[in-house]
Amino acid sequence: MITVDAKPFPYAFPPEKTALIVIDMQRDFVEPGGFGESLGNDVSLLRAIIPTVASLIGLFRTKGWPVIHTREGHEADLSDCPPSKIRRGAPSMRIGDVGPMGRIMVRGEPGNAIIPELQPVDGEIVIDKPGKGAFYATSLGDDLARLGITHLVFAGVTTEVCVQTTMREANDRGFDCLLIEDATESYFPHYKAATVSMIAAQGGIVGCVTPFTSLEAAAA
Ligand code: TIU
Repeated sequence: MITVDAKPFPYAFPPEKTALIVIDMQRDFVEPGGFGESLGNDVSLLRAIIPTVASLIGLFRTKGWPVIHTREGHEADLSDCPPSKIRRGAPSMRIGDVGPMGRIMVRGEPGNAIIPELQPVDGEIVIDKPGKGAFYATSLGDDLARLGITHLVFAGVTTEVCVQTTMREANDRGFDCLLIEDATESYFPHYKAATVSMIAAQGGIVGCVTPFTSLEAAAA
């Protein structure tokens, strides 16, 4: 076991049963002209974590531990997108509309791609998910069972939406979860702070939280 200094208690993980899940580091959320900006958000906040996420991915690759990437997006005919999701908010462009990076939040469009800085490499699982949580309507649960994974480390965007939802889904399924707090970001700093705090509250009700340097030091 490797033990990481974390809140609210040291996080111990068996490296051979631990995977990294990088949530939705895709152009639609992180680059200008995508879905995130269409909702009125400032994407520059999210770009600040790219180097830390890259270092985190690099650590897992160096160790030979699995890296799993997710992308939020929908079929071209939007058959897997509930009308309530299309209606949500007051975006300048809606899911399925044509934007500067192709159709917003549609699989295979340029905006749906993972950003160039964090591209998956051969052999890494990429989960296309229609929801906020990466377990809903995907193969993720089966993939993790096949790999014998019991512990999950989380990074990506946005902290209070897709990252938190997926951590809660994982927690309910019995995975031991760790959030790397400087490898996740929100368009709203106060939501990120609240989410990081509530995950670790009540004795780690959803999981543990720690900065990347703590995991790096423990893994050295
Ligand atoms: N809008 C927002 O904060 N997030 C999303 O719509 N999806 C993800 O968090 N990936």
